Amino acid sequence: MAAVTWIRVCAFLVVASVMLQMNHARAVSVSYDQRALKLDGQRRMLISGSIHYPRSTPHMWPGLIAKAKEGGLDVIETYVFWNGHEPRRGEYNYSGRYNLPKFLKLVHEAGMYVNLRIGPYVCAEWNSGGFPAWLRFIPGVEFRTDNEPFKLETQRFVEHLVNKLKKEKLFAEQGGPIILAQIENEYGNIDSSYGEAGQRYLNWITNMAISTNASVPWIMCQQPEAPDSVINTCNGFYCDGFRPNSDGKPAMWTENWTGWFQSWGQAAPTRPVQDLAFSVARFFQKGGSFQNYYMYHGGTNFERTGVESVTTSYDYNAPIDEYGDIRQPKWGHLKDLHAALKLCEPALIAVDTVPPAISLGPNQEAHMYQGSNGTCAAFLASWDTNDTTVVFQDVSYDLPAWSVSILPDCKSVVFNTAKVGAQTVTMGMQGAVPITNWESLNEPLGAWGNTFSTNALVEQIASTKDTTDYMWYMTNVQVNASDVPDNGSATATLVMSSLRDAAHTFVNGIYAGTVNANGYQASQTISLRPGTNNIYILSMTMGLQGYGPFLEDEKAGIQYGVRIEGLPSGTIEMGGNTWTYQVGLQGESRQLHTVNGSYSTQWKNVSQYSDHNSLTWMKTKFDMPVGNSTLALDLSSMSKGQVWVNGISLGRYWSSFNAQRDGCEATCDYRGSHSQTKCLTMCGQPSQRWYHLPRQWLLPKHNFIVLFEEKGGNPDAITIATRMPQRVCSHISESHPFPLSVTSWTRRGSLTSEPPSAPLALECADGQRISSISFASYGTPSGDCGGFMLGACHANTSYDVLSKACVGQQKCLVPIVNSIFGDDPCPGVSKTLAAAAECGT
Ligand SMILES: *[C@@H]1O[C@H](CO)[C@@H](O)[C@H](O)[C@H]1NC(C)=O
Ligand SMILES: *[C@@H]1O[C@H](CO)[C@@H](O)[C@H](O)[C@H]1NC(C)=O
Ligand SMILES: *[C@@H]1O[C@H](CO)[C@@H](O)[C@H](O)[C@H]1NC(C)=O
Ligand SMILES: *[C@@H]1O[C@H](CO)[C@@H](O)[C@H](O)[C@H]1NC(C)=O
Ligand SMILES: *[C@@H]1O[C@H](CO)[C@@H](O)[C@H](O)[C@H]1NC(C)=O
Ligand SMILES: *[C@@H]1O[C@H](CO)[C@@H](O)[C@H](O)[C@H]1NC(C)=O
Ligand SMILES: *[C@@H]1O[C@H](CO)[C@@H](O)[C@H](O)[C@H]1NC(C)=O
Ligand SMILES: *[C@@H]1O[C@H](CO)[C@@H](O)[C@H](O)[C@H]1NC(C)=O
Ligand SMILES: *[C@@H]1O[C@H](CO)[C@@H](O)[C@H](O)[C@H]1NC(C)=O
Ligand SMILES: *[C@@H]1O[C@H](CO)[C@@H](O)[C@H](O)[C@H]1NC(C)=O
Ligand SMILES: CC(=O)N[C@H]1CO[C@H](CO)[C@@H](O)[C@@H]1O
Repeated sequence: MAAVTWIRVCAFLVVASVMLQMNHARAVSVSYDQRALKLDGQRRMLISGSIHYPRSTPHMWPGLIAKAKEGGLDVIETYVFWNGHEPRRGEYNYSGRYNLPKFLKLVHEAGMYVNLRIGPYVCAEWNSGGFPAWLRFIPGVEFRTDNEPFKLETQRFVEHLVNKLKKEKLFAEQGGPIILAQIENEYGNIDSSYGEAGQRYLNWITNMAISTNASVPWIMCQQPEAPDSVINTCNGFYCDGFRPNSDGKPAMWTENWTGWFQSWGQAAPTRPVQDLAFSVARFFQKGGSFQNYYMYHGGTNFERTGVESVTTSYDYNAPIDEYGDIRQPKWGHLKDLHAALKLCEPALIAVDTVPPAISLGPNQEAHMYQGSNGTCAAFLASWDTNDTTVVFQDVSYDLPAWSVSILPDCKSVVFNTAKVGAQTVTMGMQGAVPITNWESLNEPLGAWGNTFSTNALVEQIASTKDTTDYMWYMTNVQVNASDVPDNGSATATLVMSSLRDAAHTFVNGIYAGTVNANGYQASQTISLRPGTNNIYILSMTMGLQGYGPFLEDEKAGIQYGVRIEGLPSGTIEMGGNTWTYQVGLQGESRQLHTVNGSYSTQWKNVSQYSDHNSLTWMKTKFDMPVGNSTLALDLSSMSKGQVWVNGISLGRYWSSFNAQRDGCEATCDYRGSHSQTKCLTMCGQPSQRWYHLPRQWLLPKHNFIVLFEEKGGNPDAITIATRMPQRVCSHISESHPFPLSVTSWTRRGSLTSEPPSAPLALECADGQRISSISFASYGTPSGDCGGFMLGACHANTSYDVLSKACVGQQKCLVPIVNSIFGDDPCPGVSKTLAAAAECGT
């Protein structure tokens, strides 16, 4: 199939008249051929980034979108979150963080396009993969297969959504920003579980999507079996080997992982920008035409929106950090990459087929895109782990290890993926403001309201309907006096043969401990007395599953048996006991997280509570720190629970759960294939200590904060930190290509044949000044921002030159030329300039 045009010319003309008043309301026709997407008939190389609207606040959206635009993106990609939009069947929510039309309009106003990944199954590390809780209780429903009840609900939602967005004129044909839409998501990973029915479902959902008349091309990611009427796209750390399943479709990459998500108890994954840039450059080099960063801004799993066991932070090590601040050098280096790719775009779109690779060595190759009209762009790649020199078109080029050089005129290198010109910024958590005067209230252990009893263990989600994380499992057990030593208590093990996701155990009203498991066995040491012992287990889901087949059958809580092991007389099986269940917490039913709800009962000053290891509600008020910088709540003095501010949930916290001690490397080598276990950081530290506190949710004074703390801690040590750049560093070689880099104020407009080398640039935030230079060396310094070291060659004027140029300034530029440093410190040696500066106010 050749080019498919999705818009008729007349539709274009009708909307074109409106365009005279509103530039961005111009209709854009979207089609594609084997090389690329075409906008108004013109092939485009498009760079896209994922920003999930409910993972930030509407107040943050314009800033995030502006940073994406400035970072060189053309397209914003987002999933649609069905369970956010339809929390109760037939009751839709498009307000607050779920105001999708508003988000899309902001993208449009920025002059950018949208890839709308409707799903409605989206995975996304989002609760239940986006399926509403009520969907699993529809009789006979089976998700993501040829099942009538499921298809009915899916079609109803997809049509409702498309119609709503059509009414708001948000599709490209209508002058809106949406140029692509996605149906289903990564179905290729699970379709084998559904056999024939899976293939029928795939055809059905494709036809259903197309028949909504959204008039944009539809894509399916990770689905090699995608029908011909949709474009199959690639997700992964690398996609340069990817080709779509038919000749008429362009190579598109919908998920290029900028980092990875984090789970409670795990170290923080990072992906070095040199490797990320390498993967993107390789993709375009080998014929890619559309690539998306997953995530460009990861954000926060506010409320209870995260998938099973992921942290509340969904930072993803993305170019824009969780708080909405740019992450340097990732953001800046990719911006430079995008500028270089844009210079290549005329040549890339001028060819109909991808040129063959030109070998430059055993691990080196070039691709040369030559249009018939004289345009030419080349990519030189090396996947060697050592630096090499190659000859291309009779010219010699240094090619650093694991890198791609971009030559938009087939001659001059304007960018190399391994040479980072952008500065590194270390964000400081400064000005910690303590939150004090806490009052507390104990959550009752066990029953507080309507309970039910059975002689069996019950699955948790069927009872909670996911309206709460919590459910009490209560029973009692008789212990024979002969099992108890003279001192009065017997130590034994309470074994839950399956548990999801975590549980606090109480025996005779005393906290015994906390366990967690992903559906497997969990064991807790307990102490028993002779006679009757009350066993109370507070079982918790920490988000529902979001990945895999048969999600409607998901089970949580304790279902496969509970027993006590380790008593002299043997094991006591308790699965068949009489169990009493209490859904949720009393504090939840009283809405203690709201000001009004908190009036429903008497609280006590925290100083009167030294009572750790009990379930405690805590509340107080605090004033917002002045300024505009982003805010983080430091919960390192607390253990586990949930936190609300002014009645809005900031999410779950589990700051007492440390990451594994091992697996973090001292330095992260960007060379070689990346995986989600490479370049881990924060081993042995809390997997999440800081929690995003959006300013938009705060008042200047008397903000109402509530914690439900499950294990104890010291609330008086909770603080609010103001996030500001603390240290900025840069390390640039005298041969650094083309000063696209760092910030727009050094940006050059056009390509010249012999670009001078880039200056070193350091920049603190608006309102800050460079207070001192902590390292400076022109010569052969090594190391990075964490610790630079002098090399054999060093100009002793380096510190003075940098101090003079930078201290007291918000930003400074230092050219990398000998004369500035007095003299050439080591003639004939290739030199670099490295500097670290402290930012202050
Ligand atoms: C819609 O979602 C937002 C964000 O969770 C929430 O604040 C608001 O109350 C919801 N509105 C309705 C009508 O459910
Ligand atoms: C799509 O357009 C066709 C043809 O105009 C029409 O028959 C069909 O009802 C439309 N479908 C929807 C969901 O609007
Ligand atoms: C060559 O063709 C490309 C793609 O059609 C176009 O963008 C570019 O401007 C043309 N360049 C010249 C020098 O004509
Ligand atoms: C790469 O460089 C290292 C260190 O300089 C050297 O030991 C190794 O042999 C080189 N590898 C290759 C394949 O040249
Ligand atoms: C308690 O243990 C004693 C001694 O082993 C035994 O004789 C008795 O039957 C046990 N009682 C119960 C209720 O299991
Ligand atoms: C009772 O004695 C056992 C065995 O000596 C010991 O392990 C346990 O800690 C003691 N319990 C108490 C409550 O003293
Ligand atoms: C809180 O209670 C007051 C007095 O009863 C009432 O006027 C107000 O609407 C309530 N606020 C909320 C958010 O429910
Ligand atoms: C709690 O502390 C505040 C301030 O120290 C004091 O005014 C108040 O009376 C105390 N409340 C109780 C219930 O002790
Ligand atoms: C905060 O931002 C506003 C608007 O951008 C600006 O007018 C104000 O000066 C800033 N305040 C501080 C303390 O930086
Ligand atoms: C730097 O080195 C030169 C040559 O060795 C010497 O003359 C000069 O005094 C040194 N300057 C400083 C500031 O140390
Ligand atoms: C979930 C998923 O799509 N995983 C794939 C990501 O990409 C890597 C490398 O391309 C594949 O190995 C995974 O299967």
